[in-house]
Amino acid sequence: MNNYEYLIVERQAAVGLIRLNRPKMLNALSFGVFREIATAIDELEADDAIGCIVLTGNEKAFAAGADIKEMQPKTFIDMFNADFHTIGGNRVTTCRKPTIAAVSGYALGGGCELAMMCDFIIASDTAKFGQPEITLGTIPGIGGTQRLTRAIGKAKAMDLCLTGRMMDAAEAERAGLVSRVVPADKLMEETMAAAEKIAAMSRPAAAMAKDAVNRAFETTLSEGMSVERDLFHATFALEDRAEGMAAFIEKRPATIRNR
Ligand code: CO8
Repeated sequence: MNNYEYLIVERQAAVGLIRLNRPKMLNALSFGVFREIATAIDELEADDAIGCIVLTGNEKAFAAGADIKEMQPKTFIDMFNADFHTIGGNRVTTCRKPTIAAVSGYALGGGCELAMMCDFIIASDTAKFGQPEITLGTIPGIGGTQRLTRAIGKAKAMDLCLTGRMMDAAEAERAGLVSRVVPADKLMEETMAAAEKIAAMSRPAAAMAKDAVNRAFETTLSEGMSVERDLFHATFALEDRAEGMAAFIEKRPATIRNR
């Protein structure tokens, strides 16, 4: 178990919960926060008891972006050498276990980008998403022009990246950025329930489903269909697949062994 300065990392049954914990700065994402997120993902991914990881903030903010106070004095070469992308963000996207972002309040700039690195986003009705970097004379740097455009299309992505305006939870759901919107006081209950449900599935099947969906963003339809078919065939090597189908036929609960 690691010690964290900027995060609270907990295990709740088979779910790993990473809470950003810099409340006075609306969970601004410093280099240190990104490094700790990468460490927490390493820790939870290596833990066989964990089947799903939830990333969250607090009621007021998921994260209000990269730490502007830390970034302001930096030069090109500082940023080039630091490579935020490799330090933290990328570790969320390379995690093989399913990840959910539970977003309440502000998810701005790097905060919106961090949420989009997760497999899906559950938002509270208070959530606000945006890429306000343009108002600071910069642009998104860890997915805000790329993942956002793939998620919500060019028109809305351009609108958000060029005006810096915020999108509320209802608009984010309509646009396809978030999978569901729930009342603020139910956010963690609903997210943890979804995470527990996922963690109870066959872990290799969940990893294959995640991999296949992610391919849709990386490749052509025919290539993606080919990957999906290969992974689908591969599930026939899983004991969990044989057991899952037998349990359905015999009208009994399946015993999942994650193999
Ligand atoms: N960085 C540093 N400090 C912040 C940040 C931030 N992103 N956001 C808020 N804070 C601090 C404030 O300075 C304030 O501190 P203090 O009390 O010492 O003055 C405290 O948090 C509370 O904030 P506010 O008083 O501003 O709270 P409000 O409720 O009035 O406003 C807002 C909330 C609207 C969210 C406002 O804080 C805001 O606009 N924040 C900045 C949002 C922003 O521009 N985000 C984009 C940052 S740039 C970015 O993310 C680039 C990513 C590119 C990738 C690089 C890798 C990470």
